[in-house]
Amino acid sequence: MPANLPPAYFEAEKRYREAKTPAQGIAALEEMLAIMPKHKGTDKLKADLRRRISKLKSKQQGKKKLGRRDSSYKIEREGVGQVVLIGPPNVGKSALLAALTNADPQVADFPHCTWKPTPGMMYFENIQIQLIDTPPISKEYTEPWLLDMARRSDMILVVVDVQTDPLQQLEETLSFLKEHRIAPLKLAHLYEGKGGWTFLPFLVGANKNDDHTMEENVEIFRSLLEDDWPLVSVSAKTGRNLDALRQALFTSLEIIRVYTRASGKEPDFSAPFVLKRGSKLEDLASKIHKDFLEKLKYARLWGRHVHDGQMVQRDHVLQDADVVELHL
Ligand SMILES: Nc1nc2c(ncn2[C@@H]2O[C@H](COP(=O)(O)OP(=O)(O)OP(=O)(O)O)[C@@H](O)[C@H]2O)c(=O)[nH]1
Ligand SMILES: [Mg+2]
Repeated sequence: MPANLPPAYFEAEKRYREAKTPAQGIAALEEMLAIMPKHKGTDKLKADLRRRISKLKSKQQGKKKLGRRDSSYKIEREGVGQVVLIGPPNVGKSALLAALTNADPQVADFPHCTWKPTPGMMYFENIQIQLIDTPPISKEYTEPWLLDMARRSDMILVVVDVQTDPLQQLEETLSFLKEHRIAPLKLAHLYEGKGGWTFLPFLVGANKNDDHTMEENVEIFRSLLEDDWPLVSVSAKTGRNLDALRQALFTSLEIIRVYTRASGKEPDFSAPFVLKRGSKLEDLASKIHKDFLEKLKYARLWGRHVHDGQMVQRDHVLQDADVVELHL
Protein backbone atom coordinates (compact mmCIF):
# COMPACT_ATOMS: atom_id res chain seq x y z
CA MET A 1 0.00 0.00 0.00
CA PRO A 2 1.60 3.33 -1.01
CA ALA A 3 2.24 5.49 2.04
CA ASN A 4 1.08 8.76 0.51
CA LEU A 5 -2.66 8.12 0.47
CA PRO A 6 -4.63 10.94 2.10
CA PRO A 7 -6.98 10.31 5.07
CA ALA A 8 -10.05 10.74 2.83
CA TYR A 9 -9.00 7.58 1.03
CA PHE A 10 -9.16 5.56 4.21
CA GLU A 11 -12.53 7.05 5.08
CA ALA A 12 -13.86 5.97 1.68
CA GLU A 13 -12.30 2.56 2.14
CA LYS A 14 -14.04 2.18 5.49
CA ARG A 15 -17.33 2.97 3.77
CA TYR A 16 -16.52 0.38 1.15
CA ARG A 17 -16.01 -2.26 3.82
CA GLU A 18 -19.21 -1.27 5.56
CA ALA A 19 -21.28 -0.94 2.36
CA LYS A 20 -24.70 -2.56 2.68
CA THR A 21 -25.56 -2.48 -1.01
CA PRO A 22 -23.60 -2.74 -4.27
CA ALA A 23 -24.50 0.92 -4.99
CA GLN A 24 -22.82 2.05 -1.79
CA GLY A 25 -19.81 -0.14 -2.53
CA ILE A 26 -19.45 1.28 -6.03
CA ALA A 27 -19.78 4.86 -4.80
CA ALA A 28 -17.06 4.31 -2.20
CA LEU A 29 -14.72 2.55 -4.64
CA GLU A 30 -15.14 5.33 -7.18
CA GLU A 31 -14.27 7.86 -4.53
CA MET A 32 -11.14 5.89 -3.64
CA LEU A 33 -10.21 5.82 -7.30
CA ALA A 34 -10.65 9.58 -7.64
CA ILE A 35 -8.60 10.34 -4.53
CA MET A 36 -5.76 8.04 -5.52
CA PRO A 37 -2.60 9.96 -6.55
CA LYS A 38 -1.90 9.53 -10.24
CA HIS A 39 1.54 8.00 -10.63
CA LYS A 40 3.03 4.73 -11.62
CA GLY A 41 3.26 3.35 -8.11
CA THR A 42 -0.52 3.25 -7.82
CA ASP A 43 -1.30 1.48 -11.11
CA LYS A 44 -1.81 -1.93 -9.54
CA LEU A 45 -4.03 -0.54 -6.85
CA LYS A 46 -6.12 1.37 -9.40
CA ALA A 47 -6.57 -1.73 -11.50
CA ASP A 48 -7.66 -3.61 -8.42
CA LEU A 49 -10.27 -0.96 -7.58
CA ARG A 50 -11.61 -1.02 -11.14
CA ARG A 51 -11.89 -4.78 -10.99
CA ARG A 52 -13.88 -4.57 -7.77
CA ILE A 53 -16.15 -1.91 -9.27
CA SER A 54 -16.93 -3.98 -12.31
CA LYS A 55 -17.58 -7.02 -10.12
CA LEU A 56 -20.10 -5.07 -8.07
CA LYS A 57 -21.70 -3.67 -11.21
CA SER A 58 -22.22 -7.09 -12.68
CA LYS A 59 -23.73 -8.14 -9.37
CA GLN A 60 -26.24 -5.33 -9.78
CA GLN A 61 -26.95 -6.27 -13.35
CA GLY A 62 -27.54 -9.86 -12.30
CA LYS A 63 -30.03 -8.68 -9.73
CA LYS A 64 -31.74 -6.52 -12.31
CA LYS A 65 -32.08 -9.40 -14.76
CA LEU A 66 -33.87 -11.49 -12.21
CA GLY A 67 -36.35 -8.66 -11.99
CA ARG A 68 -36.81 -9.24 -8.30
CA ARG A 69 -38.87 -6.69 -6.54
CA ASP A 70 -38.47 -6.16 -2.89
CA SER A 71 -42.02 -5.77 -1.76
CA SER A 72 -40.87 -5.62 1.86
CA TYR A 73 -40.38 -1.92 1.23
CA LYS A 74 -44.04 -1.15 0.91
CA ILE A 75 -44.74 1.62 3.33
CA GLU A 76 -48.09 1.84 4.95
CA ARG A 77 -49.91 5.07 4.24
CA GLU A 78 -50.46 7.42 7.11
CA GLY A 79 -51.75 10.96 7.23
CA VAL A 80 -53.57 12.80 4.47
CA GLY A 81 -51.04 12.28 1.69
CA GLN A 82 -47.86 10.45 0.83
CA VAL A 83 -44.90 12.34 -0.67
CA VAL A 84 -41.78 10.60 -1.97
CA LEU A 85 -38.49 12.51 -1.89
CA ILE A 86 -36.45 11.77 -5.00
CA GLY A 87 -33.15 13.14 -6.23
CA PRO A 88 -29.47 12.60 -6.96
CA PRO A 89 -26.97 11.55 -4.28
CA ASN A 90 -25.94 13.88 -1.47
CA VAL A 91 -28.44 16.71 -2.13
CA GLY A 92 -29.90 16.50 1.37
CA LYS A 93 -33.01 14.33 1.01
CA SER A 94 -32.39 12.64 4.33
CA ALA A 95 -31.50 15.95 6.00
CA LEU A 96 -34.81 17.39 4.77
CA LEU A 97 -36.77 14.45 6.10
CA ALA A 98 -35.06 14.92 9.45
CA ALA A 99 -35.78 18.66 9.43
CA LEU A 100 -39.45 18.33 8.48
CA THR A 101 -40.55 15.26 10.39
CA ASN A 102 -40.08 13.22 13.53
CA ALA A 103 -37.92 10.70 11.64
CA ASP A 104 -34.21 10.33 12.19
CA PRO A 105 -32.59 9.03 8.98
CA GLN A 106 -28.85 8.84 8.54
CA VAL A 107 -27.37 12.01 7.03
CA ALA A 108 -23.81 11.87 5.75
CA ASP A 109 -21.30 13.86 3.75
CA PHE A 110 -20.80 11.08 1.22
CA PRO A 111 -23.10 9.94 -1.60
CA HIS A 112 -25.28 6.79 -1.55
CA CYS A 113 -25.70 6.92 2.18
CA THR A 114 -29.40 6.03 2.15
CA TRP A 115 -30.27 2.59 0.85
CA LYS A 116 -33.74 1.94 2.16
CA PRO A 117 -36.88 4.06 2.47
CA THR A 118 -37.59 5.91 5.69
CA PRO A 119 -41.01 7.41 6.36
CA GLY A 120 -41.70 10.37 8.62
CA MET A 121 -44.75 12.42 9.49
CA MET A 122 -44.77 16.14 8.81
CA TYR A 123 -47.19 18.36 10.67
CA PHE A 124 -48.90 21.07 8.67
CA GLU A 125 -51.30 23.06 10.81
CA ASN A 126 -53.94 20.49 11.83
CA ILE A 127 -53.00 17.64 9.50
CA GLN A 128 -50.08 15.30 8.94
CA ILE A 129 -48.44 14.47 5.64
CA GLN A 130 -46.24 11.42 5.20
CA LEU A 131 -42.82 12.00 3.64
CA ILE A 132 -40.60 9.14 2.49
CA ASP A 133 -36.84 9.51 2.18
CA THR A 134 -35.36 7.24 -0.49
CA PRO A 135 -31.97 6.21 -1.84
CA PRO A 136 -30.49 8.41 -4.55
CA ILE A 137 -31.16 7.88 -8.20
CA SER A 138 -28.08 7.75 -10.38
CA LYS A 139 -26.95 6.44 -13.72
CA GLU A 140 -25.01 3.75 -11.93
CA TYR A 141 -27.80 2.20 -10.03
CA THR A 142 -31.26 2.88 -8.70
CA GLU A 143 -33.16 0.58 -6.44
CA PRO A 144 -35.97 -0.97 -8.54
CA TRP A 145 -38.57 -0.71 -5.78
CA LEU A 146 -38.09 3.03 -5.68
CA LEU A 147 -40.10 3.52 -8.86
CA ASP A 148 -43.01 1.44 -7.63
CA MET A 149 -43.01 3.41 -4.43
CA ALA A 150 -43.11 6.65 -6.41
CA ARG A 151 -45.99 5.40 -8.57
CA ARG A 152 -48.05 4.48 -5.55
CA SER A 153 -47.48 7.83 -3.86
CA ASP A 154 -49.55 11.02 -4.09
CA MET A 155 -46.75 13.29 -5.20
CA ILE A 156 -43.03 13.66 -5.73
CA LEU A 157 -40.70 16.15 -4.11
CA VAL A 158 -37.68 16.37 -6.39
CA VAL A 159 -34.75 17.44 -4.23
CA VAL A 160 -31.73 19.17 -5.77
CA ASP A 161 -28.74 21.06 -4.37
CA VAL A 162 -28.61 24.78 -5.28
CA GLN A 163 -24.89 24.76 -4.63
CA THR A 164 -24.08 22.09 -7.25
CA ASP A 165 -25.65 22.50 -10.68
CA PRO A 166 -29.31 22.16 -9.67
CA LEU A 167 -30.51 22.46 -13.27
CA GLN A 168 -28.59 19.41 -14.37
CA GLN A 169 -29.71 17.53 -11.29
CA LEU A 170 -33.33 18.38 -11.99
CA GLU A 171 -33.11 17.47 -15.66
CA GLU A 172 -31.45 14.17 -14.91
CA THR A 173 -34.03 13.31 -12.29
CA LEU A 174 -36.94 14.22 -14.56
CA SER A 175 -35.57 12.30 -17.50
CA PHE A 176 -34.91 9.30 -15.30
CA LEU A 177 -38.51 9.33 -14.08
CA LYS A 178 -39.73 9.84 -17.63
CA GLU A 179 -37.77 6.79 -18.78
CA HIS A 180 -39.84 4.89 -16.26
CA ARG A 181 -43.10 6.50 -17.34
CA ILE A 182 -43.57 8.80 -14.40
CA ALA A 183 -44.31 12.38 -15.39
CA PRO A 184 -45.61 15.60 -13.86
CA LEU A 185 -49.37 15.85 -13.69
CA LYS A 186 -49.37 19.32 -15.21
CA LEU A 187 -47.74 17.94 -18.37
CA ALA A 188 -50.16 15.01 -18.68
CA HIS A 189 -51.78 16.58 -21.75
CA LEU A 190 -48.54 16.00 -23.67
CA TYR A 191 -48.92 12.28 -23.20
CA GLU A 192 -52.55 11.95 -24.13
CA GLY A 193 -53.48 8.60 -25.57
CA LYS A 194 -50.37 6.93 -24.19
CA GLY A 195 -51.23 4.22 -21.73
CA GLY A 196 -49.14 3.00 -18.84
CA TRP A 197 -48.01 6.36 -17.52
CA THR A 198 -48.28 7.60 -13.97
CA PHE A 199 -48.89 11.32 -13.56
CA LEU A 200 -48.24 12.93 -10.22
CA PRO A 201 -47.87 16.45 -8.89
CA PHE A 202 -44.18 17.39 -8.78
CA LEU A 203 -42.64 20.00 -6.52
CA VAL A 204 -38.99 21.02 -6.72
CA GLY A 205 -37.15 21.49 -3.43
CA ALA A 206 -33.88 23.32 -4.01
CA ASN A 207 -31.95 22.52 -0.85
CA LYS A 208 -28.78 23.99 0.70
CA ASN A 209 -30.08 27.54 0.29
CA ASP A 210 -28.53 28.23 3.70
CA ASP A 211 -28.56 32.03 3.75
CA HIS A 212 -29.01 35.11 1.59
CA THR A 213 -25.66 34.57 -0.14
CA MET A 214 -27.27 31.61 -1.91
CA GLU A 215 -30.19 33.62 -3.30
CA GLU A 216 -28.31 34.42 -6.49
CA ASN A 217 -27.84 30.72 -7.21
CA VAL A 218 -31.55 30.20 -6.66
CA GLU A 219 -32.49 33.04 -8.99
CA ILE A 220 -30.21 31.74 -11.74
CA PHE A 221 -31.67 28.28 -11.33
CA ARG A 222 -35.20 29.67 -11.45
CA SER A 223 -34.48 31.70 -14.58
CA LEU A 224 -33.02 28.67 -16.36
CA LEU A 225 -36.08 26.54 -15.81
CA GLU A 226 -38.02 26.13 -19.01
CA ASP A 227 -41.29 25.13 -17.50
CA ASP A 228 -42.95 27.02 -14.78
CA TRP A 229 -42.07 24.56 -12.02
CA PRO A 230 -43.38 25.02 -8.54
CA LEU A 231 -40.14 25.55 -6.69
CA VAL A 232 -39.25 26.21 -3.07
CA SER A 233 -35.66 26.87 -2.08
CA VAL A 234 -34.90 25.73 1.42
CA SER A 235 -32.16 24.77 3.80
CA ALA A 236 -32.43 21.62 5.83
CA LYS A 237 -29.37 22.83 7.72
CA THR A 238 -30.50 26.31 8.78
CA GLY A 239 -34.25 25.75 8.53
CA ARG A 240 -34.64 28.50 5.94
CA ASN A 241 -38.03 28.50 4.16
CA LEU A 242 -39.11 25.19 5.65
CA ASP A 243 -42.52 26.67 6.47
CA ALA A 244 -42.92 27.68 2.84
CA LEU A 245 -42.07 24.12 1.84
CA ARG A 246 -44.68 22.70 4.23
CA GLN A 247 -47.27 25.03 2.73
CA ALA A 248 -46.20 24.18 -0.84
CA LEU A 249 -46.42 20.44 -0.14
CA PHE A 250 -49.95 20.88 1.13
CA THR A 251 -50.91 23.02 -1.88
CA SER A 252 -49.36 20.59 -4.37
CA LEU A 253 -51.26 17.67 -2.87
CA GLU A 254 -54.44 19.39 -4.05
CA ILE A 255 -56.47 18.63 -0.98
CA ILE A 256 -58.87 20.71 1.07
CA ARG A 257 -59.91 20.57 4.71
CA VAL A 258 -63.55 20.90 5.59
CA TYR A 259 -65.12 21.01 9.06
CA THR A 260 -68.58 19.91 10.00
CA ARG A 261 -70.67 21.41 12.76
CA ALA A 262 -73.86 20.38 14.42
CA SER A 263 -76.57 23.02 14.42
CA GLY A 264 -75.69 25.81 16.85
CA LYS A 265 -72.38 24.23 17.90
CA GLU A 266 -68.77 25.15 17.19
CA PRO A 267 -66.98 22.90 14.68
CA ASP A 268 -64.02 20.82 15.77
CA PHE A 269 -61.12 22.51 13.98
CA SER A 270 -58.69 19.83 15.07
CA ALA A 271 -60.48 17.15 13.06
CA PRO A 272 -60.96 18.17 9.44
CA PHE A 273 -62.43 16.00 6.73
CA VAL A 274 -59.85 15.88 3.98
CA LEU A 275 -61.09 15.81 0.39
CA LYS A 276 -59.63 16.22 -3.09
CA ARG A 277 -59.72 19.78 -4.37
CA GLY A 278 -62.85 20.22 -6.50
CA SER A 279 -64.95 17.96 -4.25
CA LYS A 280 -68.61 18.78 -3.87
CA LEU A 281 -70.91 18.86 -0.89
CA GLU A 282 -72.21 15.42 -1.85
CA ASP A 283 -68.65 14.02 -1.76
CA LEU A 284 -68.35 15.19 1.82
CA ALA A 285 -71.70 13.65 2.69
CA SER A 286 -70.75 10.26 1.28
CA LYS A 287 -67.40 10.39 3.07
CA ILE A 288 -69.16 10.85 6.40
CA HIS A 289 -71.69 8.09 5.90
CA LYS A 290 -73.02 6.29 2.85
CA ASP A 291 -76.60 6.99 3.92
CA PHE A 292 -75.89 10.70 4.06
CA LEU A 293 -75.37 10.85 0.33
CA GLU A 294 -78.92 9.75 -0.25
CA LYS A 295 -80.52 11.71 2.54
CA LEU A 296 -78.68 14.99 2.09
CA LYS A 297 -81.02 17.89 1.34
CA TYR A 298 -78.78 20.93 1.60
CA ALA A 299 -76.14 22.45 3.83
CA ARG A 300 -75.35 25.76 5.46
CA LEU A 301 -71.87 27.00 4.84
CA TRP A 302 -69.37 29.36 6.47
CA GLY A 303 -66.26 29.92 4.38
CA ARG A 304 -64.16 32.32 2.39
CA HIS A 305 -66.44 32.39 -0.63
CA VAL A 306 -69.80 31.66 0.92
CA HIS A 307 -70.49 33.29 4.29
CA ASP A 308 -72.96 33.54 7.09
CA GLY A 309 -74.39 30.07 6.88
CA GLN A 310 -75.81 30.51 3.42
CA MET A 311 -77.62 27.58 1.95
CA VAL A 312 -75.77 25.48 -0.65
CA GLN A 313 -76.84 22.47 -2.71
CA ARG A 314 -75.30 19.04 -3.19
CA ASP A 315 -73.27 20.04 -6.24
CA HIS A 316 -71.67 23.01 -4.50
CA VAL A 317 -67.86 22.85 -4.80
CA LEU A 318 -66.19 23.07 -1.40
CA GLN A 319 -63.12 25.14 -0.54
CA ASP A 320 -60.34 24.65 2.00
CA ALA A 321 -61.44 25.75 5.50
CA ASP A 322 -65.18 25.63 4.78
CA VAL A 323 -67.43 24.92 7.75
CA VAL A 324 -70.47 22.89 6.81
CA GLU A 325 -73.70 22.13 8.61
CA LEU A 326 -75.40 19.24 6.87
CA HIS A 327 -79.18 19.02 6.74
CA LEU A 328 -80.69 15.65 6.02
N1 LIG B 1 -24.95 23.38 3.63
C1 LIG B 1 -25.92 22.48 3.69
N2 LIG B 1 -25.62 21.17 3.75
C2 LIG B 1 -26.63 20.29 3.80
C3 LIG B 1 -27.99 20.68 3.79
N3 LIG B 1 -28.76 19.57 3.81
C4 LIG B 1 -27.90 18.53 3.85
N4 LIG B 1 -26.62 18.95 3.84
C5 LIG B 1 -25.39 18.14 3.88
O1 LIG B 1 -25.31 17.42 2.66
C6 LIG B 1 -24.77 16.12 2.89
C7 LIG B 1 -25.73 15.08 2.35
O2 LIG B 1 -26.91 15.09 3.11
P1 LIG B 1 -27.92 13.85 3.08
O3 LIG B 1 -29.17 14.29 3.73
O4 LIG B 1 -27.27 12.62 3.59
O5 LIG B 1 -28.13 13.72 1.50
P2 LIG B 1 -28.99 12.64 0.71
O6 LIG B 1 -29.60 13.32 -0.47
O7 LIG B 1 -29.91 11.94 1.63
O8 LIG B 1 -27.84 11.66 0.21
P3 LIG B 1 -27.99 10.10 -0.27
O9 LIG B 1 -28.70 9.35 0.80
O10 LIG B 1 -26.62 9.65 -0.50
O11 LIG B 1 -28.78 10.17 -1.53
C8 LIG B 1 -24.54 16.03 4.39
O12 LIG B 1 -23.19 16.34 4.66
C9 LIG B 1 -25.45 17.07 4.97
O13 LIG B 1 -25.00 17.58 6.20
C10 LIG B 1 -28.28 22.08 3.73
O14 LIG B 1 -29.42 22.54 3.72
N5 LIG B 1 -27.21 22.92 3.68
MG1 LIG C 1 -30.04 10.04 2.12
